[in-house]
Amino acid sequence: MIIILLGIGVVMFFNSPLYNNNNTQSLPDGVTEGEGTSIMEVGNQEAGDRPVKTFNLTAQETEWEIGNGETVNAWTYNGTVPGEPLRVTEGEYVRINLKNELEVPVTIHWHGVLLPNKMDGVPGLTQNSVQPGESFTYEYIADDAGTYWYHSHQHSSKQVDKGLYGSLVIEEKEKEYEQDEFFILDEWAVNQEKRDLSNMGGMMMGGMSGDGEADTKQMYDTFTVNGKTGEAIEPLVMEEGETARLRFVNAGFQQHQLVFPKGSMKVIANDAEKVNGEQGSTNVMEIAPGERIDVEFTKQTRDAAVIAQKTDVENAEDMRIPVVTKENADNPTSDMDVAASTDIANGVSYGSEKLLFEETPDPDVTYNMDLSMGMNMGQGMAFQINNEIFPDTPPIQVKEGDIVKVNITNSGRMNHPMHLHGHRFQVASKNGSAYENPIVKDLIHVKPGEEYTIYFEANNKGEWLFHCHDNNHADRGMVTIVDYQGVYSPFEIGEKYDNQP
Ligand SMILES: [Cu+2]
Repeated sequence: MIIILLGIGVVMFFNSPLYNNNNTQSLPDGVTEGEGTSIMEVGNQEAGDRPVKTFNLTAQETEWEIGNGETVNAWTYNGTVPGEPLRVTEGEYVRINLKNELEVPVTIHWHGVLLPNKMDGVPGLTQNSVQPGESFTYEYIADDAGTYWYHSHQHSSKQVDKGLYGSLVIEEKEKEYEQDEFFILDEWAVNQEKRDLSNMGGMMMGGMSGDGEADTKQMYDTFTVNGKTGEAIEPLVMEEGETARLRFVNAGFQQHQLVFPKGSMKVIANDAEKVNGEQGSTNVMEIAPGERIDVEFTKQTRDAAVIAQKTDVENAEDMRIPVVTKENADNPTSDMDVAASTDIANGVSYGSEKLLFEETPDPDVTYNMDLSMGMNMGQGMAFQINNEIFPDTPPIQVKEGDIVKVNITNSGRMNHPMHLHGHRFQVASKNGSAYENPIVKDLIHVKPGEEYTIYFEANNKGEWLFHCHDNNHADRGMVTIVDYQGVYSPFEIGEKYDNQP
């Protein structure tokens, strides 16, 4: 009986997006009103004598060849999936002119970048969504070399799904690796029949069986790397003995596990923070939705090799990056064996080189964040924070300078990669035991039954989202706000700009 009820809820989930019924809801008091300063007035940055780098990005509709003879109707930044790759050098001042040629409003969020609140790209919170035909200019100082990405934050569950994302690299002044490559992983629903009724029961059954990914697995049928699937994926060209930096981002809503040839890879950074610690024999890299992981990869032999999705999930054969020499670049063989996997490295496997706190700090604010799954009357599935869905979720209220402790517990049955905007946090403990070497990140993948304790310093005044980066979960409510005392947002959800954060 429970299964049937949940099944019905799930059908409604896909037929009636929350926000369609939700345009009149408003943000909590303190976020939008009260004394103090508008977020438009805080954290201002200027170019000064920094070099300025300018990019123009146009959001547009594109018929995109995904590979295997399939074309998808995509929404892109500058006509490709992923959008135009952006590379800047640390210390530069970046200016991005966004023009919207779509028939729907869009924005750009600079995922992982520590920037002024009004440049964060969250419609209804830090700006109004950019209407069809209109433009908006983002600008900020690019500090903190590392791997980032950008994506629309307007109705993300749909817009990121349709291709509105791209890579952003902030390079070190002295580059450590001559070869430096970017791979963005994603899933697509090319065959829409995947979403039919008979599968939805299966999704919930899968959910019951504790896989944590059952919902996403039911929704998508095609995996891509840099917008291409299967044999259309562009090979990585390297000669024997060469070493390169490979930057991975998961723009999809499902976790991926990539298997490398044994002894060929080492994790060097995650979420733009360098890692340290003994890596042992790992040859599998697990990456959560929204997460960034950089690896150092060495081509060990002259023979072609492959970096591929671990074969224990459906559609794994779509996600294979051939590694070939110049000589055989035109004919990469597609039937190379995926290596046997040893240990898995994920976003919390290694400690960070630079910590935010040397000792566990005394918090000024403690927030217990319970992540759960439920039903929302008339609207189907809900993904909740402390039993509420956004915008009714309780905000994390802070003052500038506070040390904030958040205990995140997943009491549901799906994975929740929780991402904090505008700050980095230190992951201090998992399931009650402290990390010997803590990890600095801006996204923590919380699986069913897990509990993490994180700390951050409230050092970037504004109104900042803290949300699940499975955007289908965010769309169904799993979003809250870090709300600084003394500032307010002049924007509103919905209304005439159709702001859908
Ligand atoms: Cu989630």
